[in-house]
Amino acid sequence: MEYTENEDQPLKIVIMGMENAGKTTILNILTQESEEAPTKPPIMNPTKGVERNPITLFGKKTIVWDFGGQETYRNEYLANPEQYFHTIKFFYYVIDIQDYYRLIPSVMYFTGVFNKIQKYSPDAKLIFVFHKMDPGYDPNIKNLKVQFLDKVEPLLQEQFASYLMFNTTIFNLSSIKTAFYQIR
Ligand SMILES: Nc1nc2c(ncn2[C@@H]2O[C@H](COP(=O)(O)OP(=O)(O)OP(=O)(O)O)[C@@H](O)[C@H]2O)c(=O)[nH]1
Ligand SMILES: [Mg+2]
Repeated sequence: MEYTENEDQPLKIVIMGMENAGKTTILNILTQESEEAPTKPPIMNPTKGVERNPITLFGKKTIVWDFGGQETYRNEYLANPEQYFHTIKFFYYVIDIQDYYRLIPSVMYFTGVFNKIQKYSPDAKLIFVFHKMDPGYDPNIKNLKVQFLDKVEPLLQEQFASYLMFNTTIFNLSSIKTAFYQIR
C-alpha cells in the first residue's frame, strides 16, 4: 500500500513502550485542561490495540497513535509492521524507570520496533521518555535509565541514530510538556 503525504495532514506521532509504562496517562495529561498535577496515580485501563487521537499540540495538528503495550498487541505490531510504522514523524518510547522486571523485555521490544521504524519511517525523530521519575523516588537505586541506555546504545550507534531523552512524571506537568515541545 502507498501512503501519500501532504502539508495539511496532521503530524503522525507514535507513543510506544511496555504495558503499564504510563503512555495513556501521559497523553491524558497533555490534553487535560487543568494546570494541576494529580495527587496520586490515576486508575487506568490497559489500552486495547492502537488508539489514534487527533490532538492539537502547541498549535500543530497531530495524530497520536497510542500503542497498547500488552504482549499480544506488541506481537501484532511487529508481525504486521506495514500497517503501523509508515509516515511517522516522532517516535516516543516510554520506559518505566521503577519497573525492574520489564526492563529487559522493554529493551527487546524497543529493538524490534526501532528496526521496523528504521525501515518504514527512516526520518522519524526518536525520543526516549524515562517516566515515573516521581518526586522522592531515587532513580539511582535501580538505575534502570542507565541500564536501558547501555543496552540500546550499540544498536543506535550501529544505525547512526540520534535521539533525545527526557525524564518525566505525572507529578510535574512541565516535565511532560517539555518532552512534547519537540514537535513544534
Ligand atoms: N507513580 C507513577 N505512576 C504513574 C505515572 N504515570 C502513570 N502512572 C500509573 O501507571 C499505570 C499505567 O498507566 P497507563 O497510562 O495505563 O499505562 P500504559 O503505558 O498506557 O499501559 P498500556 O495501555 O497497557 O500499554 C497507572 O496506574 C498510572 O496511574 C507516574 O508518573 N508516576
Ligand atoms: Mg495505555
